[in-house]
Amino acid sequence: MATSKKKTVKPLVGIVMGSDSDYAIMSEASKVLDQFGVENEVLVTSAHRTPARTKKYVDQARKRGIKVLIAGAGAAAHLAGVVAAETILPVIGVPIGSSPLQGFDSLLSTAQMPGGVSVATMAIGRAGAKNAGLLAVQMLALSDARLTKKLDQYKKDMAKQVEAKSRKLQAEHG
Ligand code: RP5
Repeated sequence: MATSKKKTVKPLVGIVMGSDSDYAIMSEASKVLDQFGVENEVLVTSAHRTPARTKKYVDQARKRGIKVLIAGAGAAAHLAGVVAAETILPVIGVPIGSSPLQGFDSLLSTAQMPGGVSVATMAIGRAGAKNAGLLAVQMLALSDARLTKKLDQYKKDMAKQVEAKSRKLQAEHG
């Protein structure tokens, strides 16, 4: 049903999105997971257009070894909430700015869950998708020392990059 890049290894993270038009954004989540060596799979399935397909995927996810689900959608973005309704796996939602309201609608549809069903909602768009991948890594790192080490290094590298950018700016502008 879903597409995993390396079929031999079981995916730990499932990335679902409402439309293939969301992929340009949601691929950021996949990129981060790849960067940390976390096996992941992607699937197009919609809360509105294919509700039965969405339920089937979510029902099977835990049995297949998926530990975290990431759901990205635009407009009346109920996908993350619908996914969270059907599973006890942690669900990370990514609002996508694909509608005339530029994601404000998706942000509210994803974040404003009633008490009892949780969705960890990220920022709208590319940064949100990237952070969704990162949060999934952080969740998995709770029981994976190899990932913890990689996350420590990631933070150090990010700080070094900021310092290097500052030095460059200072050299150029005094
Ligand atoms: C949402 O509607 C999707 O998640 C997408 O962001 C948006 C537009 O979908 P398409 O019309 O491009 O398939 O359900």
